[in-house]
Amino acid sequence: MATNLKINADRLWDSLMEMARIGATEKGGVCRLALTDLDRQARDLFVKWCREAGCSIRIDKMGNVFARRPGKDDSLAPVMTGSHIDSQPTGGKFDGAYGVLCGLEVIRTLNDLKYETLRPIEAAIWTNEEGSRFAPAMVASGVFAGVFDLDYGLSRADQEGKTMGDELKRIGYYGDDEVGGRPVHAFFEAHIEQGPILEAEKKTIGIVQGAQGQRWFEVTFTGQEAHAGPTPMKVRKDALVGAAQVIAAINQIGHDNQPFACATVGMINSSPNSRNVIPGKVFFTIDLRHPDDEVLSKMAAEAKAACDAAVAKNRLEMDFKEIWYSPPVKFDASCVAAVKKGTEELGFDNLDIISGAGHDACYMNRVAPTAMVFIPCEGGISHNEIENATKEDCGAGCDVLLRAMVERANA
Ligand code: HGY
Ligand code: MN
Ligand code: MN
Ligand code: MN
Repeated sequence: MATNLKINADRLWDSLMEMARIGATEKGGVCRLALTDLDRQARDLFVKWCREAGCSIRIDKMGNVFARRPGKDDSLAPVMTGSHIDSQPTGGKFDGAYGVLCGLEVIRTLNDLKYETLRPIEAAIWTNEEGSRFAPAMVASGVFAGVFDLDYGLSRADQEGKTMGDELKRIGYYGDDEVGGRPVHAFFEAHIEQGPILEAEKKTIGIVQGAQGQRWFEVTFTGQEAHAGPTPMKVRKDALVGAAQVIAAINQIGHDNQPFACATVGMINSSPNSRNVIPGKVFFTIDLRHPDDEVLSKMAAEAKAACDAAVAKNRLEMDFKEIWYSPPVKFDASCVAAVKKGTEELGFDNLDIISGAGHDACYMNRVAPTAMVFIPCEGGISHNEIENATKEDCGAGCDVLLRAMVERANA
């Protein structure tokens, strides 16, 4: 491996900070929801930078963007890297954007070195990885990997009923290319860990072995709106009390299935949300995760049982929907080995790790040998505006990515 393969950490950091200005929030994070004008601005900036780096650009019908650097033999399947540019409403400047801009930095570095890989290299933006504005998460890489069909992807709607298809057309990123169905030789994604392990263990690089499975549910409890004053406690059908009992139960399911289990109620809407009216209708979400598929199924059954118990206890009606199931993932051994080899060549402290978060790499793993590179984030905090990483760690992760990609792009 050419020993002078070193990225420009200052340039990567400057690109990250410039990208972070798009949707910047007061607390130093970003709010760049999928397919908003801010997402478009971020995409436009990435496309501009990639064109300046000599890449050709292709956009598919899910708005996935692929910047391509030709290889000696351009007929060969590319080695691809990428992540997402959409964020959580109170997101951080590294989640997703780091992996997207590492792809650009790999291309810029190869240009600087006039280094020609055998295979083409592609840097990608995957649409709507977060699953915040449009559920589920990772839907566009899911269509690329054949997990969802195109109509399902385009018909995902936000809380105002706007669909991904409409919004892609509105921002000008409803591309011509079919989604997926083309060979990818290997896929790598660089990402912050979004948890506390690497920082606590003082390791620079996470050699990601796989990712835990996820199950997402949407639940609506319907009781009876009534006056908070004259309505006796024993006759109430209080949907919010029912939801409160489930929220506590979901948290307990997380604690009862340790190690690893995660269980979260992240969204809740109570109506009519008036201080002197007994809540008649409550919508809430459940996010369950575990690296063992059987335990994840057991947790899902326990969550359903908790909902049934709350319905019975409070004389409610229920609509209970599982909206997403993403099974646990084990990444490709040869790609994981390439990440490990690059890490060791560069002498970085490292740790084998399972991703607690979902990533587009989880779906790409179905259609190409795939692996990920993690770097620490401050305090293990992510999906929070204070999310932070260091320039050194960002550079280290990108150097590992570069080596892993070059190794596979010359094979
Ligand atoms: O929820 C997740 O794991 C990812 O951030 N979409
Ligand atoms: Mn992410
Ligand atoms: Mn995220
Ligand atoms: Mn993610």
